[in-house]
Amino acid sequence: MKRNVLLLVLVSLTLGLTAQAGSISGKVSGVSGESVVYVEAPAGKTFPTPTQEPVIDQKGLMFQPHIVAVQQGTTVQFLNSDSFAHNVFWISVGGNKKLGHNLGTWPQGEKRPFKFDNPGAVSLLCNVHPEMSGYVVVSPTPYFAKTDKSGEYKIENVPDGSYNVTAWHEGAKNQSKPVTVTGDSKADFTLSK
Ligand SMILES: [Cu+2]
Repeated sequence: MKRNVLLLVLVSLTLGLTAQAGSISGKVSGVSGESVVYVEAPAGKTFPTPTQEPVIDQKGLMFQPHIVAVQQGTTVQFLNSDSFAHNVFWISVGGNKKLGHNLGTWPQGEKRPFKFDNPGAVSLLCNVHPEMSGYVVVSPTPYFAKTDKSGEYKIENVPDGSYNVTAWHEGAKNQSKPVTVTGDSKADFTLSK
């Protein structure tokens, strides 16, 4: 009996070690400022719906933050903090114009939610102020990161395995590449317009 318990402990330990999660880190170059790097969904794999609801504020005639990365299925709260009305609309999600949407126009202090159920980049616009722009980048997996201003990023807690990883930058073409994660792994990207 004692021996069986010991065996069970050993087997669990071994399984725990082989299922260890790693990370993907690297640099996005060829562009300046923040980019987003995300892991594409492995075939047939789904992830729990995220419960966090990030806020994008319209303040000082700007979308703040300018770029927000979220997991697919996330509800984003759009807030207006200015003393005048703003609108929020987008013409596509991930290049799909059928997913264009107008959230409406609302005054200071109010917010409106929207759940992003499709992956890809969303270019946010305000039809009251054509100079305003912001981005929601919807990752199909929980494995994504925004780079710092120099392009460095790190995606934590990625289970070992083979993935397609995509880099996005405002105004540039997306770049995707296969990345095999075994522990801490590296992936660099060079983007162009
Ligand atoms: Cu506006």
